[in-house]
Amino acid sequence: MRNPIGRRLGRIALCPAKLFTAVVLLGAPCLEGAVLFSDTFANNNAGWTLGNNWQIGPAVASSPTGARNGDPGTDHTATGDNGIAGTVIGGNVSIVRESSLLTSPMINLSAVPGTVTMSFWRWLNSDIQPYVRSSVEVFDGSTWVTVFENGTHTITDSAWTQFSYDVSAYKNADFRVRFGYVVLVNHGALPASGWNLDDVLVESADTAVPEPAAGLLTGAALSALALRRWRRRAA
Ligand SMILES: [Ca+2]
Ligand SMILES: [Ca+2]
Repeated sequence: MRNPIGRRLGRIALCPAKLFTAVVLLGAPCLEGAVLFSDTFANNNAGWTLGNNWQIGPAVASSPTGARNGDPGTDHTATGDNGIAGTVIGGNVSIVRESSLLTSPMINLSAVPGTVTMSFWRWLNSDIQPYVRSSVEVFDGSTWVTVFENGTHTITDSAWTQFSYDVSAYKNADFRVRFGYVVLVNHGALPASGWNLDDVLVESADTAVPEPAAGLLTGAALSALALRRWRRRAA
């Protein structure tokens, strides 16, 4: 990771009861969550469903539009593929009325105890509601639940920033996450570069969680699992 401190702080947030230990001893067991799903978007081997305008591929910079910033030229992951998921990578999203959704594969959380956190790194530029709705939703087994949506302030990210959500209340066998960029009107929406997304991670703070079935692991998840095992051996 290019920001190991931020990464560690993100993990500390998973286990506040052990916060003091974690601060004193970075790398303590508290920091070792069980990785249930992860993706660096080197490819789409994980099987994301790409709706209108969504792409998975190398990051491509684009120019600002008004107050809204362009897309980044580099991804967040410290690997060479530069892969991200984004709405029209390297350009603005169309301002015609349209729904653009990126939906994850199913992540079985039915047997996962304790706290589950879903996090990702975001570089988002979006017009306001009621013109454009930019959202993050999770499927709770029967309906999509909104965990984030833009409001009435323009979003103008100019750096990769990590966002983390406690999704423990929504654990089920068909858990999924989807990212939305929905133009709600036929006229009046301001153009923007939309979503850039990287390093999606779903993990449990409970180290007793069984490791995912091999068939569920993506290449990125396998890398994360190998890293976790290495950390355990090094501890
Ligand atoms: Ca990446
Ligand atoms: Ca874009």
